Parts: sequence; C-alpha cells; structure tokens
Amino acid sequence: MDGPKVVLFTGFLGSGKTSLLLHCAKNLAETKKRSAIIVNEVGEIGIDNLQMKKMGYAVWEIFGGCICCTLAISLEDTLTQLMANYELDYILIEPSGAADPAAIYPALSHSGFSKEQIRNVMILDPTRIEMFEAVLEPYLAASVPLADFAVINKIDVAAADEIKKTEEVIKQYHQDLPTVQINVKHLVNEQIQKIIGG
Ligand SMILES: Nc1nc2c(ncn2[C@@H]2O[C@H](COP(=O)(O)OP(=O)(O)OP(=O)(O)O)[C@@H](O)[C@H]2O)c(=O)[nH]1
Ligand SMILES: [Mg+2]
Repeated sequence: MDGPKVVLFTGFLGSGKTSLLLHCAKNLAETKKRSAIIVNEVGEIGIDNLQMKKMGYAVWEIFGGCICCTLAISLEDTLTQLMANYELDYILIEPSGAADPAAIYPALSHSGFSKEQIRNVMILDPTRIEMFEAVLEPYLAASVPLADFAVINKIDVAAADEIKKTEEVIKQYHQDLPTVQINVKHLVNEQIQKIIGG
C-alpha cells in the first residue's frame, strides 16, 4: 500500500533513540515532510510536547506498558487514527528501550503496513557494548538481525576499540547491515538521509 514510511528507532535503554528521533523529526520538518511521532514512555531526554506543537507536529505518547506487548492495541489504535486523520510522509516510532522489536511488527502489520514500509533503525551505544555482550547477548541476537540499518552512536565519547567492537558485534549478527557512526549532537543532513532512508 502507498502511505507513510514507518521508522522504528530501536535499541537498548539509553542508547540514544529519543535524541536521534528528534533530530530526524526536525530535519523532516525542515524539508517539508509531514511526520508524526509515537513514543512509548518518555525517558531521560523527554519530549517537549508544546515545543513540538510549535514546530508543527503533535506527539503521541503511549504509557503504562510496552507497545510490544500489553500496549500493542494502543499502538494499533494510534496508527489507525493517524492514518484516518492525517496525510503523513513518515511515522517515527520509539518503542521502549526494553521492547522486543520483533513483537512490534504484528501491530504494524495489523494496521496495514507492509515490511517494505517499515525501516528498523537500531541504535547502539559503543560505550556499553562490552556489558551488552556479557549480559544481553540474547537481546542482541534477537534484535540485530531484524534491523534495516544500524547507528553506532556516541562516537564523541566512545573509545576507538569500543567502536570497533560494536562494528564486529553488528557483523556477527547481521553480515551486510549498513551502518553509520554518529555523534548525535553533530549530525549532518547526509547522515540523517542515510538513517531515515530515501
Ligand atoms: N555524548 C553523547 N551523548 C549522547 C549521544 N546520544 C545520546 N546521548 C546521551 O545519552 C543519554 C540517553 O539518550 P536518549 O536519547 O534519552 O536515549 P534513549 O535510547 O531514548 O533512552 P531511553 O528512552 O531511556 O531508553 C542522554 O543523556 C543523551 O544526551 C551522543 O551521540 N553523544
Ligand atoms: Mg527515549
């Protein structure tokens, strides 16, 4: 079906999902693309709803559980309402950092989105990759293969060997996954285009 492209910002707690989503939203607004934002829980950064409204878009927050499981219906409802009421180019979704990305696809599929319309951007924090490997290996094994694009974030504070290790982990679970390395505070347009796709 024709319709908005869905970009999922996945990644573990604190990896930089909200920071990146907000930069992408701003860039889309500047290039006159219409986008909606769905966030599941507001984390450390928070999203200033009023500020976002001034910038021209509303934010839908889904609280009280995780959109990958207990709140899948809320996600479906929200998507249905968005599709019925707005002409959108993009829907940017930040699932909770504890979400299982695989479990989000059924709600998207029930709302009429095909796999081709969904872009799963996985954000990885290299400063914590050692810890991830040690205690979150099942999370990496389940989520990296589902990604359509990987973002290695926080390169301003990560050591070179941590970045290299992160690249290796990505390769291990998803051989040819396109990857970009960023410092979210110094994103350039070209990087944003790569991240959200054409
Ligand atoms: N130095 C540096 N800090 C970053 C970068 N990206 C994000 N951060 C910081 O990392 C912390 C977490 O960023 P968020 O964008 O809230 O991450 P999140 O994945 O949305 O977090 P949760 O929603 O809580 O899972 C914040 O303190 C950010 O300022 C980066 O590229 N460099
Ligand atoms: Mg967040």
